[in-house]
Formats: sequence, structure tokens, C-alpha cells
Amino acid sequence: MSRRRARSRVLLGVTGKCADSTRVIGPAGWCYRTTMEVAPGAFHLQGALDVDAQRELFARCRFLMDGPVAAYVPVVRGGGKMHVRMLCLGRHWNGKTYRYEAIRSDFDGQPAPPIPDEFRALARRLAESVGMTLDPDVCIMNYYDNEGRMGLHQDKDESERSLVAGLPVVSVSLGDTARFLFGGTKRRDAVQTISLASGDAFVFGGPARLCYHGVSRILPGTAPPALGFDGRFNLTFRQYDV
Ligand SMILES: O=C(O)CCC(=O)C(=O)O
Repeated sequence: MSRRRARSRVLLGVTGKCADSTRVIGPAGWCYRTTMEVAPGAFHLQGALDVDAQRELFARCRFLMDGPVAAYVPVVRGGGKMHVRMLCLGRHWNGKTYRYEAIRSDFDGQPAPPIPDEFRALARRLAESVGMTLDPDVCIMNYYDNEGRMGLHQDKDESERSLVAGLPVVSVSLGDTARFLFGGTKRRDAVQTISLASGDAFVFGGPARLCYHGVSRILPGTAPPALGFDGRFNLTFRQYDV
């Protein structure tokens, strides 16, 4: 599929910190170089977060992952283990029922921690930067080690109203590059392979909201050295309620 460069957009709170004229910086110190619309409604924002913003976000993710409500490896309804460590914020996604709930009834009964305000603001701004709106009430944080992966699937467990409205999923990547697969709304549709590097965002909503996607592999050792960690964090923000 041919890629086209999305119209460049000016973000709120521009500070001009990025010298490169193709970069735009926003209020939280994030910027993006290139926005590609890889399919109608699906945008790859390369370099959406600068290294400082990545470092800050990484520190928050690591704290949360090993905090009092820690990330765990979900067992899904077929009995298989997922190939990521997962922590849901805002609402918990239950891997056995594929439904959202307030507490982790498939694991330890603990409540889903709240989504930090800065995370929600970042997701909102990223959605806005491609002309979409999102008021996220769910953030699924996944940690992939060298063997991490995720099979092709649709994100379709949010409320029907949210899905019908085409409210986007906003994904933010940190650490090692992932081979991200992005297909169509049918499993058999052709799939593109996209490299999601540290600091990239990917937003899919509207006609792309129910597109199949997954992660075929992680490329070990590709994280920016300044982050000082192995593996990959991915955060996906969604809006369950409208
Ligand atoms: O890790 C990624 O880039 C994709 C994550 C994903 O597909 C999901 O959380 O549903």
C-alpha cells in the first residue's frame, strides 16, 4: 500500500525547541518528524517523543510495572500464556472473558491503578495531532522481552458506542524496535509490516479502528542507549465509554 505523508499540523504550546524544521514540539516536550497515513485512519507518527520525553515516560512505566499492582503475564481463554507482561490502567482487560472490569478478577483481585494525568494528556494530544479525539479511560501497558510478540487481533472489547464512533487507539512505543503488523478489517486482508521504534506513536481510528494488528518480533539491542534498558514498552490508550 502506498504511504502518503499526512498534512502537517501545528500543535498547541509550540516551544520551538526542535531545530529540525520538520519537527514540531508540544507542551510535554514531545515532537514528531514525520506522520505517515499508512491506511485510511491509521497514522504512524515517527519520533513523536524526543529522548527526554521517552526517558521520563519509561521511568513512570517501570515504576508502575513493578509497583504494588504489578504487571503479570495473562493467561487467555484458550489456556495459552501471552508473550508480554501486561498492566492495565483505568480499567482492567480480563484475558479470560475479553471484557473490561474494575478489578483483576482473572489474576489477583486487585483494582486497576488509575491512568496518570500526563499519560492521558499525551494520548489526547497525539490523537488531536491527526485530527481525532480521544478521552482515554483505559491504558494497556505491555512489556516485551526479546521473545515478546502478540498475534494478529482486533481491539474490539471497548463499548459499542466507542467502536461505532471510531474513537482511536493511540499506541506509544519505547525501547527496542518492534515489527508491527497492520492489516485490514478482515483477518485475511493483506498485512503491512511497520517498524515501530522508540518514541514512535501509532494512531488508528475511524475506518481503521477495527483493523487487525499485532507484533511479530522485537529487534533486541535497538533501544536508544540513552534509555538504558532492554526490551520494549508499548502503551495503548483507548476510550471504553463515550
Ligand atoms: O505492542 C504493540 O505495538 C501493539 C499492542 C497491541 O496490539 C495491543 O495492545 O492490543
